[in-house]
Amino acid sequence: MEAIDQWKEQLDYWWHQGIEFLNQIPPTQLYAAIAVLLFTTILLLSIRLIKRTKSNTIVLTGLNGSGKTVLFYQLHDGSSHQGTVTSMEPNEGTFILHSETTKKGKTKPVHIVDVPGHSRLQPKLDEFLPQAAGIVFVVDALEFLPNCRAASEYLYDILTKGSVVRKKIPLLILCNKMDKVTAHTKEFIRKQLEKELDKLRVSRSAISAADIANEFTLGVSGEAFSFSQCHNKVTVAEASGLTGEISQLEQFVREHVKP
Ligand SMILES: Nc1nc2c(ncn2[C@@H]2O[C@H](COP(=O)(O)OP(=O)(O)OP(=O)(O)O)[C@@H](O)[C@H]2O)c(=O)[nH]1
Ligand SMILES: [Mg+2]
Repeated sequence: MEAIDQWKEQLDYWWHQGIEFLNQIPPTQLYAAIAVLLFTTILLLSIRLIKRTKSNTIVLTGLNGSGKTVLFYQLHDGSSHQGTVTSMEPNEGTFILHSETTKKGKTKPVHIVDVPGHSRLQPKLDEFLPQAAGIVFVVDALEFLPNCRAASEYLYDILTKGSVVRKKIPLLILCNKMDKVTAHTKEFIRKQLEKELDKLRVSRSAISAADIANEFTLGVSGEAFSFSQCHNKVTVAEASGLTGEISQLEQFVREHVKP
């Protein structure tokens, strides 16, 4: 108890010393000091805010086997890493795009995350979406029809996530494996996805009015669903990770992570 009392006395003493010291300072100087302090705090806070909104993260997502890991390595070092296996962990790296390594002038490193498509690992996506400057949803254009339903369900969940809708994170639907002649065209894939999402919209909203998994509803009610109704910009492009034709993907990356 005595120790506490001693501390109290000491604190009291310091407090009075402080007040006395403040009283000695002319008010104008005091106000100026407070103004400077406030100004720097606001400045630092706004710098942090600007830095945070200027994210350099691009998230690669989509069903397993769609070719995300191959695309990741194409962006990273221009190799296709043939024979990659189903990923069990997110793959991530911050680097200058391989195609830009010989480029003169300014290039900003991009943080690329490749989230495995295995259904058990799909929740991992939530860790990366809030910081994403752009989302790439990779679709296997070759084996598209048997996977259309599953791809649409995954896409539905992404397009109704609060973190995506509120921040209007742009999304690129990347039709991959276009090197094969039997691959479906991007127009076909877009139309089929829109149709499937339209069906899902009805069944999902019928499940339960209190369904909290999907924070936002998709599209405009009473109208057939189209990607143009989304709050965030949704575009469709083509690629072939295996042969290194990824220019449309690189264009999307650079559009959202400025060099
Ligand atoms: N023909 C063709 N095959 C490709 C292409 N891209 C990837 N593949 C093949 O598709 C298979 C799956 O590729 P991955 O990159 O491992 O797929 P992933 O999306 O990372 O799959 P998960 O990690 O399981 O989510 C591999 O056998 C690749 O060789 C492509 O552009 N053309
Ligand atoms: Mg993978």
